[in-house]
Amino acid sequence: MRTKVGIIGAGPAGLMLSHLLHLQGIDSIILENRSKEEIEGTIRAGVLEQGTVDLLNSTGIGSRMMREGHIHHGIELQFNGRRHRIDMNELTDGKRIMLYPQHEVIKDLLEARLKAGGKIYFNVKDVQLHNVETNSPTISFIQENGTEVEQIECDFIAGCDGFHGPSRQAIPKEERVEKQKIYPFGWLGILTETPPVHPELIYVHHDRGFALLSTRTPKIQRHYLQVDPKDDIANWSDDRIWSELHARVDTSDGWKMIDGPIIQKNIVAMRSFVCETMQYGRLFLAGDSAHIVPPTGAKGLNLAVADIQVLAKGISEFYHAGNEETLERYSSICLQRVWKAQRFSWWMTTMLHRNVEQTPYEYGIQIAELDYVTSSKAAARSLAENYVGLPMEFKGLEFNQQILN
Ligand code: RFL
Ligand code: PHB
Repeated sequence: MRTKVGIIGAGPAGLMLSHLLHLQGIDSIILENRSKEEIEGTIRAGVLEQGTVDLLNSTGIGSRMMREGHIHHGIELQFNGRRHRIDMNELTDGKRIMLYPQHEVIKDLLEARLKAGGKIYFNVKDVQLHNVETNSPTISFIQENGTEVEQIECDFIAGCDGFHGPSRQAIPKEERVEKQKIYPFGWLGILTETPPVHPELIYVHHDRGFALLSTRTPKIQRHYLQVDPKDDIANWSDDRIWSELHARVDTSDGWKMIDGPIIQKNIVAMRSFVCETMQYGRLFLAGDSAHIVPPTGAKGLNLAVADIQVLAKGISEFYHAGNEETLERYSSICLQRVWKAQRFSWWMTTMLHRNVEQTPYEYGIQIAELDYVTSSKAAARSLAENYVGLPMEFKGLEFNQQILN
């Protein structure tokens, strides 16, 4: 097999890259080691930045999101049993965020790719990258139900295979530096069949630990509790989850959480991670394969999409103008934004989570930080502009609406 761009991973990064390249007339093949049903059913992100929403719309796949997603103009920060609204719309001159689940973005991207005849191999095994330092890298893999090793010859390989995929490891150890921070907390996430508890997201600081009330649809809500990352979900009965949510979230003015059936629950650990460099020869890493943020800032998917805009532009300029300048600068362009999102996600996480090793002094600083951010317009603006997404300093590709329609 031969293609211009071999893409490993059909998450938001891989699918978006394949979609943007297609719109530039550049062919690609995606290799994914899970099934279509599995990737369409994995519950992860919920918050899309304005820039991500704009890209989905300008590339012709935003119509379901605009119908079914929910625009939010602010968030609530709760501490000492009281809520404080951050009016992001006012603080950022009209920007807002969209609540539209990651797996729905995946469904929209997959549908568009498959309709346009895009090549995606699901359930592949043993994906390996070869000769990435040369101008003709290859990917070997075994097809679903197959036994023979197949090869794809490419001009470029995009490593969009998440934190645990093989792409990052294909950069020699001495050529990359990995910087990370592991947090002593995890998130227990639930999906519950209840009506929305509040029109906007509520981030809660509490002595018992952080909680987050988010939403999905008028009938399904998404909530999180800070827990020990090594805790077993089997220790968390539905009753225990609800009583912990009540303890952390109910407010001193009598507002109470609405309970209901829990239809999904799991625990994820948290880390911050950056791989420097994000490129080696003809291999380019994008999204979680190159960097991870704790979910408190709602940045991971949005960062993946930002990387892809740079990569798609670089590849397009390579084929259409013979210009490699953007590709050469890919890693440094992306890392500038990545580090700002790292800082914001680390800051939100540190401000909102209780740490067993926290000293009374650090606790005092945490409350002062929350007090400051909810009482100073300058501090609130800083939170708001990061939350809605910092402007892309890099000018992405432009898409012709007439062609798209
Ligand atoms: P993904 O989504 O992990 O996709 C990688 C794909 O690669 C496949 N793969 C392989 N394929 C072939 N061969 C192999 N050997 C492979 N190994 C792996 C995988 O099966 C998978 O399909 O990475 P990508 O595309 O970079 O996207 C990143 C986002 O998924 C991630 O950053 C977000 O989910 C993070 N995140 C959030 N981001 C936001 O922007 N807003 C949010 O509100 C938000 N909330 C969250 C989140 C992540 C969470 N968890 C579960 C960590 C909330 C949570 C709880
Ligand atoms: C979500 O709805 O899943 C969500 C919202 C905000 C976050 C993280 C996750 O910061």
